[in-house]
Amino acid sequence: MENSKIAERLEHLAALLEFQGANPFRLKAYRNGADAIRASSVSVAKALAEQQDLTAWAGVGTSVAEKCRELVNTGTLSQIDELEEEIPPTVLDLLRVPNLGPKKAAALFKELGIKDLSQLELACEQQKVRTLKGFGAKTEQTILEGVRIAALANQRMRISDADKVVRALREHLTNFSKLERYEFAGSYRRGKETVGDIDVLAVTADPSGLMDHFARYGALSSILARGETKMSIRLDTGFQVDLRVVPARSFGAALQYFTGSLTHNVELRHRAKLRQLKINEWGVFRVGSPAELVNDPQLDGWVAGVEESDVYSAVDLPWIDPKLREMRDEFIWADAAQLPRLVQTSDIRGDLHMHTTASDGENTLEEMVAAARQRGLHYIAITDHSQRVSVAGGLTPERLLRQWEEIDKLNQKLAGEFLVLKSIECDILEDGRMDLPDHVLAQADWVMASVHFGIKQTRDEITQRILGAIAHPSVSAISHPTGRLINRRPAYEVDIPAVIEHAAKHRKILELNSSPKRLDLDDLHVRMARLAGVPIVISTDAHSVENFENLRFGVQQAQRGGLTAKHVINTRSWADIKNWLNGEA
Ligand code: DGT
Ligand code: CA
Ligand code: CA
Ligand code: ZN
Repeated sequence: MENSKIAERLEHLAALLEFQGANPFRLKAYRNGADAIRASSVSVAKALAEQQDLTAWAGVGTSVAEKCRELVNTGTLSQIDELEEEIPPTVLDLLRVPNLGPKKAAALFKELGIKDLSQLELACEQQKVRTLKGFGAKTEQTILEGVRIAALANQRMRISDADKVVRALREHLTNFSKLERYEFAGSYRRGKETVGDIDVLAVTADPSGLMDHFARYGALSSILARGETKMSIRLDTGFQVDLRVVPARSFGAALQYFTGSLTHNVELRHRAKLRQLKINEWGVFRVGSPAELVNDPQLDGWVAGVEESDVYSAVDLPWIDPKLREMRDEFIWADAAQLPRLVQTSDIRGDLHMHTTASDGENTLEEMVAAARQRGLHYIAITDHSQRVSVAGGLTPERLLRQWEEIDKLNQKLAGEFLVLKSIECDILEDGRMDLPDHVLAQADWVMASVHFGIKQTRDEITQRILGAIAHPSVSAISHPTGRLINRRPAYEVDIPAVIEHAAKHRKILELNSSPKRLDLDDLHVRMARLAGVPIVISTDAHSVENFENLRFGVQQAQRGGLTAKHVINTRSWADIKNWLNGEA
C-alpha cells in the first residue's frame, strides 16, 4: 500500500471521528501522522516489512503506527468500516461545501439532524443554521452559496431525481397552450440509473413563446443558452435541461435521434445507408433527393419522421423499446423478430424485501401489509435486519421468532387473501458465517443474505463469503449483491460472474434492488444472470410504505437487462417460487 493511500485513510478516519465528536488530540494525532507519512520518502509498507519501529518517525505515535500495521496487513481499517455504518455516507457530502469543515458539518448533523446537501440547503433557507452556536447569518449565507456550488459539481443525477424533475417539467410545459407535442428523450428515456442532463423535444407553432414559458419555470436558476430552436437551462439543483423545438414532421426522427444511445444510432444509420437512405434528427431521407440536400421534411425525398416507429420501419425494423437501445442484443433480436416482451411493473405479484419498525423501517408490519395490498400485490416478505446490524435495530433470534408469531396471527386474519412470509435479511458476517443460527433460518419461508460489514475485504474474501451464503441450504437469495451506492460508494470487490455461476449451480436467486440509490444488480449484471439462467427477484427494500413506489426503477433496470416476466421470479405466485426453490419446477 502506498503512503499516500495510508495518509488518505488516516485523514478519512479523523474526519469520521470528528463527526463523532472524538477527542481533538486523537484527531490531531491521526492528521499529524497522515502528514508525516505523506511527506516521508520511506515506504511505510517497506518499513513495516523490515520490522522498523514507526513510532521513531516524527509525527507518528503508537495509535498511528497501529493503524498503519492494520492497513498494510488487511488493506482496510475496521474502525472506518464500523464508523461508516453509523454515519450516513451522505453526511460526508457536507464536507464538499467550500469552507465547511468537519467540525461545523458535525454540528449540523448532530444539532439539526442534517444528513445531506438538500437538507442543509433547506435548513439554511429556513434560517435554522444561524441559530447554532458558532454560526451566524453571514455563515449561513456562505454555506447556502457553497451548497449550490457543491451540488453543481455533483456529476450525474440519480434516475429518481431526474424523474422528479421530469414530472415537474411536464406539468409546467403542458401549461403552455400552444404546445402540440413534447417528449423527454436522452438517457432518461432509456431508463439509465443516472442521467447527465435532461433532454426534451417539443413541437409548437410558437417556439419563442415556448422558450419564454420555459424560462419562467420556477426551479430555474439560469439560462445557459438560447437560440432559435434550442435552449439550455440550469435548475437550482444544478441540473441542466436541454429543450429543442422541432418541426411536426421531424418529431419522431428527433425523438429517435436524441434518445440515443449514440452507438445504437450509429448502427441504425449504417442500416439506412445500405438502403440508400439517410437518418438524422430531421427525418429519414432518400440519398440524393432535394429533401436530403437541405434536411427539409417538406421536400421530395422525405420518407419518414413523424413517429419514431416510422423511422425504424423505414429500415425494416420493428420499434425497439428505448430501454434496449444500448447496442447489446436489440438488433439481433429485432432481426430475428424476437424482441422480448419486457417485464412490466404490473407483472410483479409480490415484494420479497422490506423493513418494518422492528428494525430500521418507518412503518409497522400491519401498515406495510395494508400498503402492499393496496398496490395489488399478493404476497410480501418481511425482511428486517439481523442482529449484527445493531445500528438499524437488527433482530436477535428471540425477537425474530416473536415477529414470526405475529405474522402467523396476521396470516390467519388475512385468511388466504394475502400472504405475509416469515423472512429475514440476514447478514453474512465478516468471517462468512450467517448472522443467525441455522435452526432459526431453517424455519423461515424466505431468507435474503446480505453483506453490510467488512466491505473493504479483498475480492477473494468477499466473493467467498457470498458463495458460502449461496450454498447455505436456508438462503433463498442474495440481496444487493455488489453493495454499490450510486454516486456515493463503489461496489465492494466481488466476482459477480462467480456469484452468478454459483447461484445457477445451487438454484438460488439474485436480487435487483429497486432503491434508486442502489439499483443493484445493474443492467449488465442482470443481463449476465439472464444468460446464465439465474432468476432475478425485483424487490423494493422498502423502509416505508412510500418506498413501494421505487419498484418501477427496478423494473426499468430489469428491462435494460432484457428481462421478461419469465426471468423475474416474483412475477410468479409464492407457491411457484417455493416449488422452484425446492427444485420442483
Ligand atoms: P447523458 O445526458 O449523459 O446521461 O446521456 P444522453 O444519452 O442523454 O446524452 P446527451 O444528453 O448528450 O444526448 C442525448 C442523445 O442525443 C444521445 O444519446 C445521442 C444524441 N446525440 C447527442 N449528441 C450527439 C452527437 O454529437 N452526434 C450524434 N450522432 N448524436 C448525438
Ligand atoms: Ca441527456
Ligand atoms: Ca443533452
Ligand atoms: Zn434491506
